[in-house]
Formats: sequence, structure tokens, C-alpha cells
Amino acid sequence: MTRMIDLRSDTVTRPTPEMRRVMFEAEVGDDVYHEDPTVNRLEEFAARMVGKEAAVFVPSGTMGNQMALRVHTRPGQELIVEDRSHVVLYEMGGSGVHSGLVTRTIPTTDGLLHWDAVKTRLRKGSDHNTGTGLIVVENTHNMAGGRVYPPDVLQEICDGARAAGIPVHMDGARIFNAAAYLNRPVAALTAGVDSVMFCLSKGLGAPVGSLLAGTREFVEKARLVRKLLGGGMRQAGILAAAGIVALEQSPGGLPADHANARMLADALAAMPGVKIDPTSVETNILVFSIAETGLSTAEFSAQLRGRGVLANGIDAAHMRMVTHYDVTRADCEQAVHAMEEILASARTTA
Ligand code: TLP
Repeated sequence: MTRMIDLRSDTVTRPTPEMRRVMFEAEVGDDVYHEDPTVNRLEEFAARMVGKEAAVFVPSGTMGNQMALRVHTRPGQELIVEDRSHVVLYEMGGSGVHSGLVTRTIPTTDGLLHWDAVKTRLRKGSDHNTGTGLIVVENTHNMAGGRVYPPDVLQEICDGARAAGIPVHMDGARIFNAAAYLNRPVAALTAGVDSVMFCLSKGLGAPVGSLLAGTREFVEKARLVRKLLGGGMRQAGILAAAGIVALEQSPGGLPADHANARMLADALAAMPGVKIDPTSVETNILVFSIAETGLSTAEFSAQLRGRGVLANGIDAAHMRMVTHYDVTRADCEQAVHAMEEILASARTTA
């Protein structure tokens, strides 16, 4: 079978040979009893990297976010979150199902919340409402094309929320990409938030797993919610071992993924009917409009597939492409060539 160039997501990355080796050799125990030494090592390492007291290993980013929502809030409270956030669009309505929250979204063009907009939505709780329970920020912001929070914008939200007594959770699925873009340690970007979830199984390349970090008390409560959701794992050291390698070795490769995304964006910006601002492509995700090419995203994806490239539409007009270590610069150049061919034969309505 011909190898496909897979730009659908960085979730498709496969474990490196080194990850497979440490998985084979991993020392394990029953993690529900806290007895898996490799999981314990990963959790301690991860907590240190994000500058929090403790962390808990979870099977997925979705579970980590949902655990945070549940621990921070009570049913009936309001969740403030950007309009296209993963928590809103891709977690199966979990904020309502698991935590009984009312979600109040703030639309933005770049995926980034600003305190000025957040503060107008805060509610204190009264005889008539249960009030705001939590603010969620997504860094990098997936559907806004991998946008990174400028540290001062984030700090203002954290300071304002703290003064109002409202916790802030960061969906930091790709926080290592944000850190690579800003050239700062991850802990500098997570210092102000009360909790952070980040993924090992996206650009960092581990096969499975995410971490949820915060205070020791928060993480103890989160472990109980993980059990409630059926996410208590047993000899999970097999997975944690790959996660440790991911944390040690993968962040250094992220700038190359970002450069590939920027190359794709520069090439796309020059294609007829395609709309993208290459300067907005800060990390490894590109979202671009093909509305004026005369093709739907379903047609565009199908034609790309026929040329050996996988990419998904996020709606009728917008495509998303995600770079990662399993696609090389040459692969990205081939993808550009495929798109040029497709658009050359498409009816252009621009
Ligand atoms: N995102 C996936 C899809 O679900 C959209 C992807 O391909 O990008 N937060 C953010 C910001 C995410 O992008 C994702 C996954 C998650 C949370 C959830 O992680 P998993 O897939 O491990 O549950």
C-alpha cells in the first residue's frame, strides 16, 4: 500500500522506536493502588514541567478536561469558554452530561479570550442564579488554527479570575507547541491557571495518554472522578514509559513541525480561491477557507486522498491541516503540489 501523507491531526503520530523499547521494559504495578512506579514517575515529572504540585495520568485529553470541569464546579453553575473550544465542540456535551454545567460561549476570531469580554459574563450567584463556576482557556487553540495565548493576555484573565474567586482551567492539549512558539518553559505559561490538561499523544508522539495537573488536593479529587468515569488504569506503566520519553525527547522537534505548517500556509496563501493569513499560523495547525475555489471540503478531501494526502474539512468551507513528526518537509511539499493540481483543475469563482 502506498504511504499516505497524513495531515488530519497530530493524534496520528506513531510511537518512536525508543518509546517502544521503554514500553517493553517498563516496570509496572497497579496504578489504582498508586503502585505503578512508572506512572508515578511520569506524574511527578509532568507536575514539575507544568509547575504544579501534582498530576494524574489519564487515558485521553477529553477525560482530563472533563475531570477538571467536574472537580472545579457544582451542577447548575456556568462555564465560560471560547465559542470554538474543544470542550464545547468535541467532548460530546460532557460539561452538561458529567457536570451539569450551563455553557456560556464567547465568540472570537482568533480563539483567544480577553478579560474585558470574560468579566462582562461573570455572575456571582444569587437567589436567581448559581453563578460562574469556571473559565476554560485553550492553548494552543485548535479550531482557530493553533493560536497561542500571548502571556500577558492570559495573565490578565488569571489575575481577574483570581480576584473574582473563579478558577481557570487550561485545555493545554498542545501547550508544548505554545511553549515552543514563545520559546519559554511550559511552566511559565501554566503558572497562573489553577489546573492544566496536556496531551502526550499529539505532537509529542506517545501512543496514549494525557495529564491533568493542579494542587495536590485538586488532583486527589480528580483521581476519584477518573475512577467514576471508568478511567482508573492498572499496569499503565507500559503507556507511561512512552510518555516519559515523549516529555524528554519530543518538544525539541516541535519547531520543525511549526516551520512545515508555515511553509504550507505560505504556499496556500498564493493559491487561487484559498484564504489564509500565513502570519496567523504560529504552531502546527492551519485552518483555511476554500469557499471560493468552487469545491466543497468533502470534494477537496476526496481529491487529496486520491493524490496520497489525508486532510479533513471542519465545515463546508474550511479545511484543517496539522503537521507532526510523521510528516517531513518533502511530504509537505508533495501536499502543496497535490493542492496546486487540484485547484488548477477546479472552477475558480474568485
Ligand atoms: N483534538 C482532536 C479532535 O478531537 C478534534 C484533534 O484531532 O485535534 N483539547 C484539544 C484542544 C484537542 O485538540 C483535543 C483533541 C482534545 C482536547 C482531546 O484529546 P483526546 O483526543 O485525547 O481526547
